[in-house]
Amino acid sequence: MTSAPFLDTLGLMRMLATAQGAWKHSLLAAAVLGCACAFASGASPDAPKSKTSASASASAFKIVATDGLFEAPHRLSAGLRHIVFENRGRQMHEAMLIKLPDGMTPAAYFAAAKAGATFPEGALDYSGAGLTAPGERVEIWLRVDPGEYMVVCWNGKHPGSVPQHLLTVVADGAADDPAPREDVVLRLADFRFELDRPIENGQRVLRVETPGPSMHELDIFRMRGEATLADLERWYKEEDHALAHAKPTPADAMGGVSDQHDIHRVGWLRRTFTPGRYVFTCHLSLPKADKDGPQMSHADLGMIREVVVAP
Ligand SMILES: [Cu+2]
Repeated sequence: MTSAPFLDTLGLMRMLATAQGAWKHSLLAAAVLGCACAFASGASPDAPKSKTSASASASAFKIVATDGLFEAPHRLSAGLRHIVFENRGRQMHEAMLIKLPDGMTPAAYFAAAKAGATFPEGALDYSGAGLTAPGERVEIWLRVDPGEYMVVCWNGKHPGSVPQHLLTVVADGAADDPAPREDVVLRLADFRFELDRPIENGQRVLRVETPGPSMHELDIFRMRGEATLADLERWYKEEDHALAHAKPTPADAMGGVSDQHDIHRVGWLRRTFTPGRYVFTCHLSLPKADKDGPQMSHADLGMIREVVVAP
């Protein structure tokens, strides 16, 4: 069995690995852009194809997190897919899709990560739903290609305590799920969040673009009371989020959009924004200049932004 200390280390390595990828992207933009194209079945940004109907979620692929496992089907059609993620546990969870190369099991993936692989060879991040507090629900749209995947929660020790959910994506000719019509465009730039207009009260769709060259992720927190960005960052860094949070917390995780290797792909997020203060963060880690030095994240470079939703 894997020990808890290993899992802590693994989670850190994972965050670091993704950030190292981002770092390489920053240094080798042209090469990375070429690489991204190599596995993109459709390298151009996905264009919204139709307006979302009220019944669209009836056919969505549903992933439910409890504190012990993911509940979801094990088969999904290739193409643009509407995914509903619900957290019915008492702990914070996320649901990221990782495409495994032929013959690689989740155990082999984590063994490669433990052995120091920056990215276990051939495995690709395919985005997913970001950190989501107990009782919260978020909808996302992402594109999947045929192959074998696992759904992973990277929160704290969960890569070990929450079993990976295996998922086969099949090319069965199913039509793409219609992309929702966006209310706002959010660009995950290096290293800031750019919104093209304010987010208004109500159910809203964010079209999430990554102009590059770095990979990024989005987590949305709804701030409680007078909590500040510093309170959020302190809580995020210092608390053990693998456990149920003792209330009150400075903020509640409202879902997000995980990183993906193919940054050309657009994602969509839909959730209800009630009036209040929200904070958008990207907590992908930066490589340490000194192994004993502090762990920095993209948030430390400016990827943290307060977003107010007016009444
Ligand atoms: Cu980032």
